[in-house]
Amino acid sequence: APLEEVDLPLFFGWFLLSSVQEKVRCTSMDFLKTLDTLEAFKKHLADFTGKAEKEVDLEQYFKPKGALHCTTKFCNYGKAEGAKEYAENPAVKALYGSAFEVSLTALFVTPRTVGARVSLTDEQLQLWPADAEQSSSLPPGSRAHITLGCAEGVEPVQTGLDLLDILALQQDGQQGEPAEEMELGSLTYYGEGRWLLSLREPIGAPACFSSFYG
Ligand code: ACK
Repeated sequence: APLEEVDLPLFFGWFLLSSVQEKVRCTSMDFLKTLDTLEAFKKHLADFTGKAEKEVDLEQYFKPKGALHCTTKFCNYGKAEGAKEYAENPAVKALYGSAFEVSLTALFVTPRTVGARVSLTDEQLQLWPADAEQSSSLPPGSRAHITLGCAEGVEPVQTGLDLLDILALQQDGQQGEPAEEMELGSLTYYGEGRWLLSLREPIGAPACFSSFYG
């Protein structure tokens, strides 16, 4: 392909520094380990296994998906809609390569993905594409997340969609079922295998705004 067709990355985003990647992975593993042991989770195990009696080891169930990051714009090497416009956005150009701190405010689990919700600051929202939330009426930045793992055969694009799905339920006034007060925060069940842990203390993660070519 001519060079101009490959000069856009696969995606732009915030890439967590390696020291904090380890910390976030540990936190997520601890969460999965604890979730697995909760009576509330066992009660809804069929959401994951299809069978009530079967056991699931969540730490094995989810496979890691590479370096931890929060995608801003998926460009697909320029083939995604709005990719070129995004790359040419003055804020994107000005802030490319800069250091940020992204705030992880919740962890969520579904039968497909495990992820962390990222709450963006106003400055960070300048780097957020207008079309990310798709047709949902959720505010810009709602989809911001870090994929921590995916079930067998599930692509990481699913993590943000799972988060939007949970946030849409909340927006519709569905409070979910309070399940457990954990050391990390409050755990809520939203049905169909959807669990959200609101972190008592957000995790501040140093990250670099950059891009990934793959
Ligand atoms: O976990 P993620 O945010 O989900 O990070 C990866 C990254 O781009 C490389 O695959 C995300 N991704 C893939 N396809 C899309 C898409 N159509 N829209 C938004 N993000 C996407 C994926």
